[in-house]
Amino acid sequence: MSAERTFAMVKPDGVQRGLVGEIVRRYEARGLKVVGLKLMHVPRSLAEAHYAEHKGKPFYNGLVDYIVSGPVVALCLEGKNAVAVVRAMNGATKPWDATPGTIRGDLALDIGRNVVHGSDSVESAKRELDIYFSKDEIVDWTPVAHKWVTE
Ligand code: DAT
Ligand code: MG
Repeated sequence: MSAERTFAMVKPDGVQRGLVGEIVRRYEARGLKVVGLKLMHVPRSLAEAHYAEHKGKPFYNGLVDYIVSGPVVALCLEGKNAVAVVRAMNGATKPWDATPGTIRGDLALDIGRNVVHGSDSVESAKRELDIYFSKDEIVDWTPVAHKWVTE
């Protein structure tokens, strides 16, 4: 049985600002294994499915417009407690509340430009991975350093 997997995204502002390497570096350095990674334009229908829970809220249309406004990097990350670890690394949704040391706390200022997404539960991760990745885009592999990261 593989370790927990989560869905993360470098949002359009992160790609436009040249922060893909910086953000992926942080996840890798933490010990998370990249098992899926692709640069893509998110189709509007996919963005709407992703953020269906927010439909009807005042920020929903702006959120969907933002996600489809430029390429994103979609990631599937694997590791012990990957969902919670990525949420903690991403930091608070409102970047002005995000602790320094988190991605948003170091690299973002505005809620509508908060550079990253991370699934909020194992169930959300499964749902989001299913809509963003096909099975053959997820690569099973074992990094040589694996046993130095996880007992
Ligand atoms: P998160 O991305 O931390 O999981 P969320 O799921 O509550 O946060 O919201 C999804 C995105 O929607 C969030 O990254 C930024 C935007 N958003 C959330 N609440 C907002 C608000 N009150 N005003 C504007 N944008 C908001
Ligand atoms: Mg969320």
